[in-house]
Amino acid sequence: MFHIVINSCCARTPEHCAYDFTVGWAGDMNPPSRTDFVSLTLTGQESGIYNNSKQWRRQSCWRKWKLLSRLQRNLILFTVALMLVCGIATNPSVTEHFRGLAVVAKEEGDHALKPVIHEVQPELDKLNRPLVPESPSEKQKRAAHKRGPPGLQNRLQKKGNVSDTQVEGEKTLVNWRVAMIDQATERRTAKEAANKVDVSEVEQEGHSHKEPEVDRLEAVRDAFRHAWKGYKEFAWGKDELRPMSKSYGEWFGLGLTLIDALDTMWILNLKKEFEEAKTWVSTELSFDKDVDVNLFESTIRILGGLLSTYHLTGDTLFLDKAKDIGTRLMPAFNTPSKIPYSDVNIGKGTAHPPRWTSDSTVAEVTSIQLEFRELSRLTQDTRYQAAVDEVMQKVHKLEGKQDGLVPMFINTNSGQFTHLGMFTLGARADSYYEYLLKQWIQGGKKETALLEDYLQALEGVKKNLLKKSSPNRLTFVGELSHGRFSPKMDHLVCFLPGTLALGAHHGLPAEHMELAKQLMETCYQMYAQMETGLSPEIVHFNMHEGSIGDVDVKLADRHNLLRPETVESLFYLYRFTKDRKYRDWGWEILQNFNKYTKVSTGGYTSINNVRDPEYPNPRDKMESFFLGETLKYFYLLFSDDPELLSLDKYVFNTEAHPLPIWPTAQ
Ligand code: DMJ
Repeated sequence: MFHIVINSCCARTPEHCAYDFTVGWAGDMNPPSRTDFVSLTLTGQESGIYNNSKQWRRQSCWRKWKLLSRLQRNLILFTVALMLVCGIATNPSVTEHFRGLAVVAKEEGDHALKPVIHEVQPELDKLNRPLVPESPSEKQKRAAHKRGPPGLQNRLQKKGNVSDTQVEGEKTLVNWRVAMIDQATERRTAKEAANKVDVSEVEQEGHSHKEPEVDRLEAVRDAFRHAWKGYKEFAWGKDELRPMSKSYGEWFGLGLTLIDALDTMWILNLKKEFEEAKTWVSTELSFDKDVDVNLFESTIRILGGLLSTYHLTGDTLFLDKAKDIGTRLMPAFNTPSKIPYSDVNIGKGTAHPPRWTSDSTVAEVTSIQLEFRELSRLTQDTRYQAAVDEVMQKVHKLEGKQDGLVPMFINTNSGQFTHLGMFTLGARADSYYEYLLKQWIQGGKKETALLEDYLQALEGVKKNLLKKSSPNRLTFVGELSHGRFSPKMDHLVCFLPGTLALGAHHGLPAEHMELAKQLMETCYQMYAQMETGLSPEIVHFNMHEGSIGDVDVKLADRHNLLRPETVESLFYLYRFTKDRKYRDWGWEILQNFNKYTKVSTGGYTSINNVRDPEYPNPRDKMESFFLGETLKYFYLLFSDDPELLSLDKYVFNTEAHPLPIWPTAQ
């Protein structure tokens, strides 16, 4: 539908007249908020002096224009505008531009204080050329594709995808402008899915002798191998793979992906890959580097990864390395308040807050405890645990909480919360709540202050943040800003169903499990209601009666970073309930990762737009947590062995690295 607005601003004399001619396009392909405008401004000034200059000719045209009737003028303007709009709509470079605008490249960390990643070889421009030229019919199909949230649906019942229809031959690579999908793999996994459903059905009737989940486990191992292939070939020993440009990005310069993935390889029994990585750790990894690292990120990914690998393998190489990095991170606690700085130079032994603030985020300073406490236990050096316990004790006593909910920032000088009045279970606060429960479990359920804070916080969530969406009454966790509720929920919040279920398993009220199940359904719907079947980073829930769909996604929030939280929670929910639907939901999500984020030359990529299956718009980055967490949780979800990292013996840190529940404490 066209919106045409003609504004004439001839307020004083016709000679000083400007016509503002505005055409708005609000086609139903786009969400209502997206309106592109073309403005045409005609101005004129009469001098009354004859000459044949360009200026005079312009004025002469202007006089003729003025002799036309208003109707004639409007008709001409309308025609010109129509031509302009048609030109724009059919010009691929312009539509590309608007598509690009629709996805604001929001370079977010989970916490505001994440350092900038130094990108290497940003060659996306080159890669934007299609690898297989689009046929006109494909172009038409793309143009005709309608977006907008479908009704509640279970994608298990919806086989097939737009991309499926684009397969032209056995070996055809479908591209969505940049990324490539290996169709052979896609077809194989689809076949496996079909087989799987059959097997389950037969099994329910008690006739099957087949191992039910073997194909799914193998599919996870395949996915890992594929991710590893890209990392090994293009980013070996670097922090992160950039799979589209076949290059890498450095953040800390410490082989982040390799270390994060060590225990996953061990758990998935990928021995060859593990041995290669171990050799790199023993021969190449050095923490004696003049480099600034983020305390939280390096603790959960590097210290956590090394400690869990030590536990799984018994190889002291990993404990030695853990002790080395743990010790180098300790200067972060040398602050006036003992609330640690966000950044540490592990070579120089100095620490500092970010340039623009002396705050740290609350999640960062309260989600390093499992790792430092375990390091103390293993090394018998109490300094690590003393430092992180002190942080918890201080936060426990702080003013500024609301019903157990904590603000998002804390000042390293004063030790007080800052930015009071804002509460979320998403970015900057999420793992505070997770680590309250997990420290309590790690230490043998003796540290009652941790449990009290956890239980109180859950009451705070129920009282202030828990609401139901419309029309389908999905339970969700929103945010609070100075008393005002916002129905915004980060994908990060999807750790909560798993944490609630874990608490219930360890003896907390059964109603926690009920809430876990409700929130699990919501997190699943955050995937199922998207056109790609992959969740965006942030959703907004509708609460007004009569809303058409439950979920809205803002243009800037449509990216998917291969995050683990929903798969993590599915794993916990399946372990504790044995309800097969959680596995089926996970299987569906894995297939969609394969469909929309797998890069044929190796690796998986974050994408910019989960609402456009034909142009998900890859971001050219494989986060280390895809290997460290997402694939590990997929594997554990599909495994039938409850003793594979028993939740009575291990507690997972917030980066999915399993650490033992302290034996003496049980
Ligand atoms: C991971 O680094 C951790 O899970 C962290 O707690 C949250 N963000 C990412 C994954 O999304």
